[in-house]
Amino acid sequence: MYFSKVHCVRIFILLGAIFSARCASAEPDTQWFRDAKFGIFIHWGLYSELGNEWQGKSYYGSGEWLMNRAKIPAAEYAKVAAEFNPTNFNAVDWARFVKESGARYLVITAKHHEGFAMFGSKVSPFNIVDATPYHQDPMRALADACRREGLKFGFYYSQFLDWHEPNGGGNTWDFPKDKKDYPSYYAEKSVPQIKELLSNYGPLGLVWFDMPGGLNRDKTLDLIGEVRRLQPACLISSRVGNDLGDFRDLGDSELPPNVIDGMWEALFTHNDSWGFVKSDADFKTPADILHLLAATSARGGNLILNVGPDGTGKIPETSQRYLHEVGSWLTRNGESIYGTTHSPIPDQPWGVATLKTNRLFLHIFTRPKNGVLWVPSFSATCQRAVLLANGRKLKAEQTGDDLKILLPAALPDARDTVVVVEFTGLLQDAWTSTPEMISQAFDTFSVDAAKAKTTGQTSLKSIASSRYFGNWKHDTCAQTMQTPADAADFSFCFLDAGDYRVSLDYACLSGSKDREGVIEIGGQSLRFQTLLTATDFDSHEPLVFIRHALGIIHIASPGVLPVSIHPQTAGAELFWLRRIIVEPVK
Ligand code: H79
Repeated sequence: MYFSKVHCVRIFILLGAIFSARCASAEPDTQWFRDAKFGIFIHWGLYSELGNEWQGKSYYGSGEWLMNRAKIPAAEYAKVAAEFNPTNFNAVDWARFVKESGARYLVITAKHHEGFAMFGSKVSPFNIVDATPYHQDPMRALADACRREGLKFGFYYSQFLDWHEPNGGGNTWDFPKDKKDYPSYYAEKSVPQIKELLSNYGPLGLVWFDMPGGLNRDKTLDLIGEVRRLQPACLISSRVGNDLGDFRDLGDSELPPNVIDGMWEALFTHNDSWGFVKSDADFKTPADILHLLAATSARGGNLILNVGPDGTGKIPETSQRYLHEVGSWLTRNGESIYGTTHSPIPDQPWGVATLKTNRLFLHIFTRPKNGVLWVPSFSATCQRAVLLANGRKLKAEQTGDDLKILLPAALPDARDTVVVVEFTGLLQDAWTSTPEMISQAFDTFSVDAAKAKTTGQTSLKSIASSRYFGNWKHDTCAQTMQTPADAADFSFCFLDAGDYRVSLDYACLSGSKDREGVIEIGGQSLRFQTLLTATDFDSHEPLVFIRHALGIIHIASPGVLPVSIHPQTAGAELFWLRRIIVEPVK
């Protein structure tokens, strides 16, 4: 066959058109995710039936990890499927629960690390339709019910860990690691099941991958390509691995200390475990959840909160009630969350802020005792301040960049009352330049080390530890302060004269015991010697912090003072500083 030059050019133009059309339609849909702010996560699998009990023994910790923690043989574990009959499951009720909690999307575990598919799968018989007396596909009903409620629906899929399969990641108690063939696991189970999920359940908002492994960057791009080909609009979580994905998932149970740019999600579970555990009663209160949601929005991200239904398909009563509370708050105050962008100012002693074009939302978690809500770094012009819940107008006074709003004696909602400030002009981003606002109007002030400006060798590091549960504790600490030049510096704005007690909250390991340090606040110095809190650091043990009272300073007149913490002499690192605590003396 002979092609003329003209033909070739035409073919290239045609190919180019096809290619660019594909690319245009291959753009994942990000807007819904940016606006949603709040999602519900559901962990549901065979572990939900076990609830942390195995052969009469009770285990303590994250329920969905039971198989691994008890090293249950895969063949034994598989028998649990014969008991799994979730007769209390009702897709319409679940979707309504999510909707009424005020969440805009639902993500549910299609397959967790245990390897059991909670959907009808032709790829492996180890699935809810073929291996349980239930014989139905709950995911189909749930996907439909969510779409009818106007919710985005997504699947969690653990793409690498699979404790049921010889070639899956993680199970080395049945299947020796050196015999594992990860590529064939991906080729034979993981990728085919992901394709089933993308083909059989209608349009998905996202696929939530977890615990990557066994794939290099190119192979991860191939996996992403499969998702894009089947559903171009579907988002992919960063835990697909190799720094890829459409949005970033933070660590389990991690609230970042500061604003993060781009699309991201913080993930927490309602109690301590992700999968159902009967004895796990450590539920976050409605106030806790509202504060977490507002704080996540203030930092520019989404919050996805997990609930763990039991093996019968019942969502814990406490989760239902508390999330219903969250939902009714959102019905009244949703404008201050949905579609907002990050706060221009850092967390305040009274709460946090969120922003939507010319409206600043002030979320009051703690009412200042004098009724004066102090908003620093307010560079715009305030036109009006009102309570969001009832429209009541509040008196506002602006002097320079300080905005003061007079609050009523009783706030409509003690957990989070929202004041809307309508403004004209430009509200500059002052997240990092605003000093810590300290006054006599609150009982205590907590200044995180994450706010420090570091000098010398001082570094800020996020320390994560978890003993039993997946509820990792994350703390940003100032570390590697070895000489007087290695400092953690802050700026404190004292609004009121008076006495203030100063304490430091830190961890101190063996090598740092008895080191001499100082905190300088303006011209006043408080010297101290470090107290030992832990011999060593192990991420699987809780790290012990101490609250060390250093002394009392006197502030003669209001004003901004520089604060500096550093060693007095050169030597081992001073400590791991987590926060400064300042308490007005009454
Ligand atoms: O699905 C949830 C977790 O099961 C999953 N991610 C969230 C969304 C997760 N997979 N791996 N990890 C979290 C990290 C593993 C942590 C562990 Fe542990 C530490 C496993 C064993 C020790 C935490 C503590 C789980 C059991 C004990």
